[in-house]
Amino acid sequence: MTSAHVDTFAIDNLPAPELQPDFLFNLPELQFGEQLNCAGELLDRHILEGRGDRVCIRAHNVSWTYQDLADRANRIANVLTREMGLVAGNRVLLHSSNTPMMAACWFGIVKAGGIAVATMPLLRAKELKPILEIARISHGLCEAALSDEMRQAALSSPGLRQLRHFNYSGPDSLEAAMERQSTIFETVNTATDDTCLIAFTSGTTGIPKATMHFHRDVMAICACWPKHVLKPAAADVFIGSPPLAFTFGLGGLLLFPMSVGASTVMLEKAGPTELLDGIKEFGATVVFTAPTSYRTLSARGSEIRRTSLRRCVSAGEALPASTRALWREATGIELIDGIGATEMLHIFISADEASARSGATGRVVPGYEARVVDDNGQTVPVGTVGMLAVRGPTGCRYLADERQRTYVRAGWNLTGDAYLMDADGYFFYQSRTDDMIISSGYNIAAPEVEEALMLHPSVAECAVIGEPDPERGQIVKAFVSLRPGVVADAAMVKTLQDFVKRTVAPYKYPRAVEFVEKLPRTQTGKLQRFKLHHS
Ligand code: 3UK
Repeated sequence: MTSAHVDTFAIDNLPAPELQPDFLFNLPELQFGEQLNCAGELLDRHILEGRGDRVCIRAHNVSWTYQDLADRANRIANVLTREMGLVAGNRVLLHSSNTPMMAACWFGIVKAGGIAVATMPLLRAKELKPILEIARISHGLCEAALSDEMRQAALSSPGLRQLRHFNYSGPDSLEAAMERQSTIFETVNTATDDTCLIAFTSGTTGIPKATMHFHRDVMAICACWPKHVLKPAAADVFIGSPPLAFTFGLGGLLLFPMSVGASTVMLEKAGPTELLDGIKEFGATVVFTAPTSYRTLSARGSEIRRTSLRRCVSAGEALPASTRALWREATGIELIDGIGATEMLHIFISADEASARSGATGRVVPGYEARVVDDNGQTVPVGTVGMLAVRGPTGCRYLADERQRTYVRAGWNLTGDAYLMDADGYFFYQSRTDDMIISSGYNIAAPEVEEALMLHPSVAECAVIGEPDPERGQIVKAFVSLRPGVVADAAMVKTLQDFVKRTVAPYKYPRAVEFVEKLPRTQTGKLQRFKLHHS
């Protein structure tokens, strides 16, 4: 294996071999050669094999074929290497909402042997700065609309040598530079284990962690979950809400459609309304979004039934059984739930429509192994709650971070989730290991109480935490956002408490209930329970 990296920062900052998880390649489709560039596989290959005129990227007033995308990615790779001084192994910040140009930039960077570091469009300068620093970013490509925060972050980051803006037409724009460059670029012949992307994750608590993924990892996720669970076809049209800066979005909205020669829709804004409009406008057949979005959209089931939508993927947060049922009743479509993680790159436990079970995330995805373990790493009996441990072709490699020792133990990735597995190998999410509530000695999983509350017609959204209590250790406290028109008073508190007592074991009922306008969420749609602890 020969690394193409001239800049060896990524290689130098990998976790020591003994701290890395085990990697398994136990499927025929997981046999990779020594040299591999995932952009060559996902983009160039379609052109070489005669599929260059298939539609690849759609957006309002945009329709790019695979050839169009390759031409643009090649021009960008030429701008990066010939005008901006990029050498293979350099880290390139990609700061943009989901637009066709962002996709072109991602492939331009990866073709040139660069390392793509995509960041959430809503990040402020304060949040961009540590990312520039941790990943030692040397080059930046930024959507013009986001330039204020980007420029401000750049001021205090001397390592950032070159910055270009796109999606505007000024003489100093990336587009103007692309005009000067050729559409021909020879994709850099990277090693299969050269890093091609660094994905940041804040988890739900704040301090960013950088995860490193190889060219091989990108191809591995395409060979596992999509091939065995989603089973997409070239005729599919993908759409969804997660940013490409979130690996859920990168896989679902760019890598997976391209791995089968399908097309994908880029939506800059993808709230429930824009998503439904997009599904109609582009004839989307596959949608990726989070549980809350399905909850909201279920109110428009009859409209959705008249679209071409046929597969709906939910990830990022636990899917409440009530939301699965709501969606099925409203649209006739069974949701495909899947748990993934930035550390694992994508989904490793899931179930297709035919094998979905209420309340379960699914079974382990082919290519991966999963088990439920105790504090000593021993497998617990079937039906017992413990910590989820996984391993497979992808896994956690934090960039120079002590937390590697927490996430990876004895070769297994510990995701921080409490799960139980039943006799059929179905995995049932309980809670994050850090938000299990212990009240008077009872273990109470916050999401279970949330599910019970959400069954009440007056509840729009809710979040449950354990609040310190001198007598009981902790008590169950619920933050509830009510549906419009419902009065938030003491009688409503009593109603909800009684309702939970009737729905689940009475000891789980929320002894404290606080009404709120809305719940704190991350940009990836995750509930920030830790913020509620201090409110
Ligand atoms: C939670 C889920 C229950 C779980 C992600 C799909 O979410 C993704 O990555 P993150 O690093 O967060 C990982 C954590 O999120 N989670 C995600 N999906 C589910 N919990 N059921 C689910 N279906 O706590 C996990 O440890 O932001 C999801 C693909 C790629 C991803 N990066």
